[in-house]
Amino acid sequence: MRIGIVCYPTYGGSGVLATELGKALADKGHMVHFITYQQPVRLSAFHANIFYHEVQVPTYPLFDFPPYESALSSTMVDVIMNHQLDLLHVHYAIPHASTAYLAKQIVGKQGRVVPFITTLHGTDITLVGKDKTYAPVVTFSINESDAITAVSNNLREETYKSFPIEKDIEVIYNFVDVERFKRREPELQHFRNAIAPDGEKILLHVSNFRKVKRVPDVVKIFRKVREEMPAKLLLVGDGPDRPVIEGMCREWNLCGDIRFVGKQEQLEDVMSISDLFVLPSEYESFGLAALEAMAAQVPVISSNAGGLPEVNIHGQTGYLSNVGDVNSMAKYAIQLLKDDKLMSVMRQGALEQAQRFHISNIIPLYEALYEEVINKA
Ligand code: GMT
Repeated sequence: MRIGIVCYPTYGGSGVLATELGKALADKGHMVHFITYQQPVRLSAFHANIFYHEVQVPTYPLFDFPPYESALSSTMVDVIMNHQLDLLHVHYAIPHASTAYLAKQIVGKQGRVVPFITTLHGTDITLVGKDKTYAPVVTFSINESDAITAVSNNLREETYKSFPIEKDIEVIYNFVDVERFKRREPELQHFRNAIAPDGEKILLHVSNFRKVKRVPDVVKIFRKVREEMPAKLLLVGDGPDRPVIEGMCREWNLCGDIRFVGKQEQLEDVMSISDLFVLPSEYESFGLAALEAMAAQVPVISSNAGGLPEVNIHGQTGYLSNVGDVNSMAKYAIQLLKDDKLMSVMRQGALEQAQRFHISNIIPLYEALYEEVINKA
C-alpha cells in the first residue's frame, strides 16, 4: 500500500508511535510518506520505502498566525496526487483530521478517492479537543474519518463521553519493539557507573514536563525514596514545568542526585540502566514511555489515571496509586527497591506485559484496517 502518515514530529508519544508505525510498515514493503513540518524525532535512518515531505508555511506580514492548516492540506493534496497514495493515516485529531478531510475533498474534485484514518492519542480528546474553541471542528472531522482508532479502551470511552461521535471507534493499542528495548545491563555497566557510581538505585521519568505529567510529584516521590536509601533520579525530556522542578531540587538539596538529561534519542540505553519508572500523570491515555520501560524490564510506579491500568498491571508489572498520592507511590517504590526477589518477579512481569504489546502483534491490525478502508472507499 502507499500510505501517507501525518503526525507531530516533536518529542511526544503520538509522533513516536506514528513514526515507529511508518518504519514498521516500510519494513513490511509498504511505501510510507511522512507529511510533517519537520523531520520526526525517530526518523533518522535512510529506508528505501520511506519518503519525507516537509510542510512549508510561507509567512506574509498580514499574517499574525501563518495558516499552517492550509499549508498542511495543500501538501497532503500534492503528495496524494504525485505519489498515488491509497490512504492517509493521521495521528492526533487536531488539526490533522480536519486538514485530511479538506485534502480528501480537494482530491475528490479531481477524481481521486483517498480515505483517511484518524488515530486519537489522548490530549487531542481529553484536554485540547474538548475546549469549545476547537470542539465543533474536532467532532466534525472525527465523524468524517473513514475509520477512527483510539490507543486504549479508556480513550475510546472518553471520546464517546466528550463528543457526539456517530461511528465505531476501534481500539488498537500502542506497541513496542521489544527487541530494541531488550535490557543490556552488563554491556551498559559503564553508563550505569557514571550515573550511580556507588551502586545507587536509579529511578527514571520520561515526559514533556507538561502539567498533565505531574513531574513535581516525581520529585516528591524521589525525595521520600532518597530518605530511605541511596538513589539517583534521571529526568528525560524537557518542557514548561522544568523551572518548578529545578526549584524543588534546589530547595530540598537534591541537585546532586537528580540529573536532567534532556531529550534523548537512545531511550533504550537509559531504560536499560534504570530500576524503576515513575509516571504519576493526571491523565494518560496509554503511557507509551511506561510500556517501553517495561520492555527493558523496568517496573512502573504510576497513577491509575486514564488508560494506565490497561498497561501497568498492579502487583504484576509495578504498582498503581491514586493521582497525587505520592505517599503511596513512594511506599511502593521503596518496597520494590528494597526487595530483590520481588524486583526480579516484577521485572519478568513487566517484560511479559510488554510482549503482549509487541510490535509484530499490532502492525497487522493496522494493515487489516487499511485494507478494509481502502476496499470500502
Ligand atoms: O503525553 C503527551 O502529552 C504527548 C501525547 C502525544 O500525543 O504526543 O501523548 C499521548 O499519546 C501517547 C501515544 O499514544 C500516549 O502514550 C500518551 O499517554 C498520551 N498522553 C496523554 O494522554 C496525556
